[in-house]
Amino acid sequence: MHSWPVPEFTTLPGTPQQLHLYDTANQTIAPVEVEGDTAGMYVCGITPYDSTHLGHAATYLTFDLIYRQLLDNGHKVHYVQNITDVDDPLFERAERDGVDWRELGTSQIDLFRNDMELLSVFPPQDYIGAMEAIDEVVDMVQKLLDNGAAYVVDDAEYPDVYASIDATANFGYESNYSREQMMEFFRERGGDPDRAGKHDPLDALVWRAHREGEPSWDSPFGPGRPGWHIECSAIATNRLGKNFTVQGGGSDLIFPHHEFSAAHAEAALHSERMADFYVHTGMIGLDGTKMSKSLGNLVFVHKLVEAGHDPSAIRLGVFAGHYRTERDWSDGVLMDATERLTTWREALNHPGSRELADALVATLRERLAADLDTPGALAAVDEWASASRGSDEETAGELVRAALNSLLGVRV
Ligand code: 5CA
Ligand code: ZN
Repeated sequence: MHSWPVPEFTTLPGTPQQLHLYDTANQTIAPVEVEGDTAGMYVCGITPYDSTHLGHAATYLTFDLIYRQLLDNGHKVHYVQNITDVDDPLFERAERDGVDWRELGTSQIDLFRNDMELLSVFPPQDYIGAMEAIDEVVDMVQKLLDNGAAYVVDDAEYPDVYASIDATANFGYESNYSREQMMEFFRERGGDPDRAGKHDPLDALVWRAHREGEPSWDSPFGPGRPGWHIECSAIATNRLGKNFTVQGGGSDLIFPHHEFSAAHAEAALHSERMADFYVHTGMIGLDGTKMSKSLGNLVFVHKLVEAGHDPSAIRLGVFAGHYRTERDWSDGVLMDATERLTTWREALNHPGSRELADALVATLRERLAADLDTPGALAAVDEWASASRGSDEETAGELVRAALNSLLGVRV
């Protein structure tokens, strides 16, 4: 699947700061070490049954900041993202609206690309739909079966394949959830604890046998379609290897999705740990309620831009809170961000001394490297903008512009 254009990024003078990130698995903030010159990053992509809302955008903007930090740290980044283009919500919505589910997917993916481009988000080099990765999934399911990590349920009509929860010794290391919490989230987030024939209620579907009216593909274990978690295990590890730097998504993916994506990959490939860092963003709400497609309380990026809002202001609105906090979007957030952008632009008419510009860039780097402290980074620019900055030097404005553009993706 093609992705979208690469935004501009300039290498900045001065000293980069090593990125530190919070890892959900280890529950600590640690320096991001990259083996070789390339960091591997996999971020779970959209299920294209409705337009990208600001919650999605906030999550992808967070990983865009990580991408920019890794570049500033002198690494190359191999970024992979999937599209869950075969899944129940797509079929249900398509049926409701009387459209073909493939067409629905294609139109929503187009809108998503457009939003990402508007927001100057770095694109993945590999942007892979589930339908493009069927062979990879079949191959991984076969490995799980061969390794005794998966089994076919005893059901002649629907011989679904499940991965055993005890296939890896350290299952649960990613979420750190108790069995009770796992049960709750499994039921809530697409799991099927009551499916008859499973060895453990928490075992996860890796291949769903063909049902009437559902699309299916041939496999050695019968016609069917991929389970959700293994889609990401296969797409990620076939491109980034069995171990890579960052696996990411929103906090609603901590369990079961990321726990099982990791466990499937580890059981199939005999590896210890799929990602060095499991990074999760807080959910964005609207007036106190989680923004979600099912609730319909959505703010759309393309609507904001069509209404004349500056994409840089949308970025600043999202970055006004820390990525790990649950936070609200509102007209007020966007208004404050727009005002902030105007203040910064005005300040750049009189950028002041190069020395202060250099100091600002150092602070920006320091704040962003500290687990993406965007509120701190934005406050540093505010302070610079409101301070008396001395007489203008030629390169000061250029430097601040380049730093805001490269590190924050904000055009001033
Ligand atoms: N296709 C799967 C991942 S493999 C999926 O979760 N798709 S999604 O369209 O539902 O979500 C795409 C990404 O946006 C996920 O990382 C999800 O965690 C994130 N996301 C969804 N809603 C919000 C929200 N309200 N705030 C922040 N991030 C969100
Ligand atoms: Zn995923």
